[in-house]
Amino acid sequence: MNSVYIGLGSNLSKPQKQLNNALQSLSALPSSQLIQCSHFYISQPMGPKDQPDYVNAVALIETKLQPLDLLKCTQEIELLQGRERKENRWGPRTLDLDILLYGNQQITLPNLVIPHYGLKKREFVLYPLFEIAQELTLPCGEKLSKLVDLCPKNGLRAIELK
Ligand code: PH2
Ligand code: MG
Ligand code: MG
Repeated sequence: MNSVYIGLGSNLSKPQKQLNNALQSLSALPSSQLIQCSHFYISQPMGPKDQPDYVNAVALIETKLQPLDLLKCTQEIELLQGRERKENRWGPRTLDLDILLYGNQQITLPNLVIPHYGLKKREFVLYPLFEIAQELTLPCGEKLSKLVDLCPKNGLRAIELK
């Protein structure tokens, strides 16, 4: 089994519902188990500002799926939830699933780079990840706690559970 952290994000069509649906799908992946998910967080849009705030979270799964097979699965879930592939780079979306970390592996393929290239700088990835993995050290040897300390929160806030 491999421990894999997945970043979830949405800012269209009821973002919290999108994330809940995605978690449901992740829990149903073959040869995999959904172990944990962070709180959902409201975050300011990175990129164009004329788009709604995002809801972001990070989930931990244990899986036997190999990285490219898992990528195919996460892309299928994105498409099932109405993701349009034509959309521009930092633009709004119904669902974004990013494989952030796959065990301690470093992977560089044309369509898959792990650790995810935005991981070290984005508050909406670092803080939810830290919530569920406080002792984590990245494959490069850097401690997650140190990256979190260096990263401004930029208004990020956990959604209160009712
Ligand atoms: N994703 C983007 C672009 N901008 N901003 C926030 N706050 N959260 C995201 O997940 C995000 C973003 C494109 O994937
Ligand atoms: Mg993303
Ligand atoms: Mg993505």
